[in-house]
Amino acid sequence: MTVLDEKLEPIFNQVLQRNAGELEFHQAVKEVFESLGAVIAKHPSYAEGGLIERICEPERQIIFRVPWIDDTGHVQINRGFRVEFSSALGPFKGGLRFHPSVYLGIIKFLGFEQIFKNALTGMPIGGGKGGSDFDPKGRSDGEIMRFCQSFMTELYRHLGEHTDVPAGDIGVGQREIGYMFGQYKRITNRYEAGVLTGKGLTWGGSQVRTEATGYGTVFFVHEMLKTRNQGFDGKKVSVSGSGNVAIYTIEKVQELGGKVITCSDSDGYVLDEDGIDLALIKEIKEVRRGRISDYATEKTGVKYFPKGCIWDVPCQIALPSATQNELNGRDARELIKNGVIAIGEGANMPCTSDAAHLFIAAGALFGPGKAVNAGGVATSALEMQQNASRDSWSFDSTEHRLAEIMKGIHDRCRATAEEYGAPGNYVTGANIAGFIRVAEAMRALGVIWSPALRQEPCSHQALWPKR
Ligand code: NDP
Ligand code: 2IT
Repeated sequence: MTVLDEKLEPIFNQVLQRNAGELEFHQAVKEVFESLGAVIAKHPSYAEGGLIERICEPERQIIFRVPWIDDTGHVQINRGFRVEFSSALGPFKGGLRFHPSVYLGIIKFLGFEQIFKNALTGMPIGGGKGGSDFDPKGRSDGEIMRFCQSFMTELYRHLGEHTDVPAGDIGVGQREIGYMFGQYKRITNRYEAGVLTGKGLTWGGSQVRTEATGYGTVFFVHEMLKTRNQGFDGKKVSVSGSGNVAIYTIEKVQELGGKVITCSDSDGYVLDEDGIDLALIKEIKEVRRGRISDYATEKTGVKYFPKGCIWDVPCQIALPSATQNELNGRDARELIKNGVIAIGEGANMPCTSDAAHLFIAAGALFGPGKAVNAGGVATSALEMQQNASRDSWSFDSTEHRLAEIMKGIHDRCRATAEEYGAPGNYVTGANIAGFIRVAEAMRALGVIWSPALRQEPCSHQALWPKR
């Protein structure tokens, strides 16, 4: 476990005190702080002016009641959240998660990660996250609609295309975005397409947004593999989850010649040595909203494991794409023992801190979520561009933009890791490159004036796209 820099230790202790019990948020902050020692050693002014303390404190946190009526006529009450973390680089941007495990600590960890992820894309988007402890599983279409409408009836007042632009995450896809957009339009009397991303193609959405997080994950891992003269071709790949990110990760891995042998949901995982039948997974998950166990029932030769650990299956490439902390130190040891060469976090913080350290120490290529899965939010920013210009781009040109963005993120992480004495460490590279871009914007926008804060220019200009 890395020891924190002496200037960062008290700031971290303050984060622990001010945000008691929010374990996932503590974990996300600690992971970034472990990388920042090298930055402060080189540019001490970044530790001044309360800049790091400010990054750790959301600009605004909104918690609200979401009452709605279920199909039996009963009133249900859920809790809604929107944590507007940082608008230094652009409007708050980040998804909404509907899952019973949601509480403030989860939304804050996701919002904190989102700041650096969005910065890494090089695009003009700040960081935020929201959601609810609402459980969409087993709910009718009407219940989902009424919940989404009630959720937006409070949230709308905090949104705007230049203010805060939510999108999907766990439990929130195009259907939910549609119901929320409909309610926003009704309340405001404005067809303000740029207020939400992940919209349908016929009402302001962008080509490739559905596929973007999964495709982007594979593009990033492909770039990592290339640094060792390797590719996906012929590799055994293990993917967890079977939602939006997992499905389009599987699709792109297969296009690049890899063989995906697993996927899962919260009930269990399937092992299909012949390679996952993507059309069947899409039918079960996207059309029927069914369970992964159906896949084993409907295809011969597939094993279903309702218990047991997906990471015990030997593979060369592991792409955890379900949820936070789904892959721990024990799992990492098992994967390393079985010869894993690359791990790409399709989900947000799916690897525990122990697991991430073990992968890096073992010399595996380890891509952290804030870099690897940034293709989703990057394509959301492309959706915002199209909405602002009332334009729509083709699938091919949008996918090409996504691939370029992912290569840019990869190269930036790599160059930054090298510059700060940790060659090949994508965690260090992602955290530092993201941090410096946000920190520079925060300094430029000011809070208090101090001559010391103005002395050191960003050493990173060459790494960012010219505009
Ligand atoms: P979906 O809701 O489409 O799918 C989530 C998948 O993960 C489902 O298979 C779900 O199973 C499984 N899952 C969720 N929670 C748990 C849990 N507690 N334990 C085990 N399995 C679980 O969500 P996404 O695919 O959109 O999101 C997956 C991950 O990717 C999340 O970490 C999200 O934050 C991240 N992400 C998503 C982006 C996007 O654009 N959608 C962008 C960047 C990151 P079940 O159905 O049983 O719940
Ligand atoms: O975690 C994420 O980056 C997302 N859920 C996507 C956010 C977005 O605004 O597209």
